[in-house]
Amino acid sequence: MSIRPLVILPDSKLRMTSEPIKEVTGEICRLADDMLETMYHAPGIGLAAIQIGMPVRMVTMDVSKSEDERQPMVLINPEIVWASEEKRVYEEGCLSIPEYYEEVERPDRVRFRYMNLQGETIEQDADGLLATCVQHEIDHLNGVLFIDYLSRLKRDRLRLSFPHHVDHFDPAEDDACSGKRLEAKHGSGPSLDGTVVLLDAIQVVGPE
Ligand code: K1U
Ligand code: ZN
Repeated sequence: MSIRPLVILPDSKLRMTSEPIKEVTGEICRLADDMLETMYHAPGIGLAAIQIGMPVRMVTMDVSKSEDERQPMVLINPEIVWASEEKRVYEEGCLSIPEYYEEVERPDRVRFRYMNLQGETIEQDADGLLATCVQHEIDHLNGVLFIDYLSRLKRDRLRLSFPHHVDHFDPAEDDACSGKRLEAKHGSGPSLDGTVVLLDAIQVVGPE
């Protein structure tokens, strides 16, 4: 088992759509072990494989309250099969967006289906933190980040705290930390200088 380095915003890998896993191999089991170790070390309550640079549909989670009673979960090819109409707001964080927390509204309860490391298909109901976490992690598999649910204003503010994101900022293409646009930016020639970017962004930022 080893702790792997985390992929951090604005790395465009975070915007990739991860590939389904066809078979539980030894390599997949070792990746699951590394993900659990990396998640506990971070520390975090969830981790998607892409957060350690592996674009496969695998997630680890542990929302147990006590470190002495760990309840590790490994989800292969997880999907939401039902979501409640009722929503709940939870303050979310992301290991790929360090030291940034914001409230996000999501379905209060979900049913999700996944394959475990034994190759069995499991269907499970979740509410509370588990429901929030599994939705956050499945979003990662589809290149979606919790900041995508925030207002333009909040994403503009976040951009200001990621200087090397700002270096590549192109107001014509930018949609507040969207990795898809980031890839376009990397290929679109010289970027604007940081001063112009900061002034642009400050014009947008004002009292909420
Ligand atoms: O996927 C990730 O980036 C992990 C993320 C999961 C998550 C947190 C909150 C709401 C939804 C999903 C984290 O684990 S951030 C760290 C965190 O929340 C935490 C860390 C230590 C103890 C308790 C929570
Ligand atoms: Zn995350």
